[in-house]
Amino acid sequence: MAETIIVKRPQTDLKVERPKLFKVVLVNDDYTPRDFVVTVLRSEFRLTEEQARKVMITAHRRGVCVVAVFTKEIAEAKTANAIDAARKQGYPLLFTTEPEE
Ligand code: TYC
Repeated sequence: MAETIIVKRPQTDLKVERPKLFKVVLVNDDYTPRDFVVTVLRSEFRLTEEQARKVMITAHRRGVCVVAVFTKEIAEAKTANAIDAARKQGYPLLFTTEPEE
């Protein structure tokens, strides 16, 4: 009688990948007040007053500034919340998310 031998392979090919990270980028505009930008950076992105002022002034001078890096879902949720807070006050403030290289 033929015998069936089952050989179990060790699962050496199972890999755990790092989650891809996404930058949240602050975009300058001519209408949103500086203090409001700082307030949103502090409340939504938990920056200190000093960090928030530096990020705001960098975007103001250069056009854009990276705020922070998160997993995709968190970056998108924070971006949406920050934009929502600005729209509620009638400001055109914009944040974008983009994958990190
Ligand atoms: N440029 C705006 C002003 O002079 C301030 C500002 C800074 C707006 C950064 C957006 O991402 C921004 N009132």
